[in-house]
Amino acid sequence: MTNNLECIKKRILVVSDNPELTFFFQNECKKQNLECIAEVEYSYSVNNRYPSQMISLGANKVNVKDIHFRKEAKDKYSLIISIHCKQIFPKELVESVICVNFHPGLNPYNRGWYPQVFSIVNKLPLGATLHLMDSEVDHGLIIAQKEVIVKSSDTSLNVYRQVISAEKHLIEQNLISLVNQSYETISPITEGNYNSISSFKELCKLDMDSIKPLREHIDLLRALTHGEHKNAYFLDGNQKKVYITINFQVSE
Ligand code: 0FX
Repeated sequence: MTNNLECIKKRILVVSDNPELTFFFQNECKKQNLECIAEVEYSYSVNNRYPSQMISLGANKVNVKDIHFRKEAKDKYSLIISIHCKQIFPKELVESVICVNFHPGLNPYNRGWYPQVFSIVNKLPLGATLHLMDSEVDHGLIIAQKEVIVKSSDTSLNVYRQVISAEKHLIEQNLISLVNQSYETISPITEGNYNSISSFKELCKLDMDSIKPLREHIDLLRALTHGEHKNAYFLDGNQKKVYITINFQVSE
């Protein structure tokens, strides 16, 4: 007699606001034949203002803070995977369903907003982390990590691209063990540090009277240079913001 329980597939929800990583995740699911063991649904955050690419990847809007969602999720999903989600998962959700997070930083260093920006400035280690979620942001037991080394000529954008590659590596390596819950965890070695969006905005306001070694000024400008983003600025005589980026050319 067949045991029906063995045939029941696990239901997994991926919540992401990053189309590149979601697309990569979906392809990995195909490559690794995940559909044999799990049904995966995709959602994007309710506060994502530009969800069109996520919608075209088959994602539906979700509010992870909604009490009805939380009650439904508890019975429906065996695992929720956050991949660059714009909402913070509430304590009640992470305590009722196993939730894991792919985070673009090397926990516990520079948890929170834009880890590579802060790592360029404060020299704390950088990389990508897969971790169990708890009630604090980018906190919780670590399942896997991959470090990225920051060079003295890296900008936020260069190094962010390497962090994305490291995250793809973690997705590829850990997909099956996540679904089967066959991973091991380690505790972060310290509490580390957390950066808020307001700390990032503070960094962007350049203090034109700041006296420091030139190296530190260059580090600040490269930490705030990220493609087309208008980050670092000073105010001119008419109180208009003048945005600055930095450009490096490394000899052969
Ligand atoms: O996918 P992601 O890296 O960010 C997402 C969420 O948007 C974010 O709220 C969440 N904290 C994160 C874990 O996942 O993409 P992004 O386009 O929002 O940011 C990518 C990088 O772009 C960021 O590391 C720094 C840079 N950036 C972004 C914005 C919006 C800037 O330098 N300036 C900016 O104003």
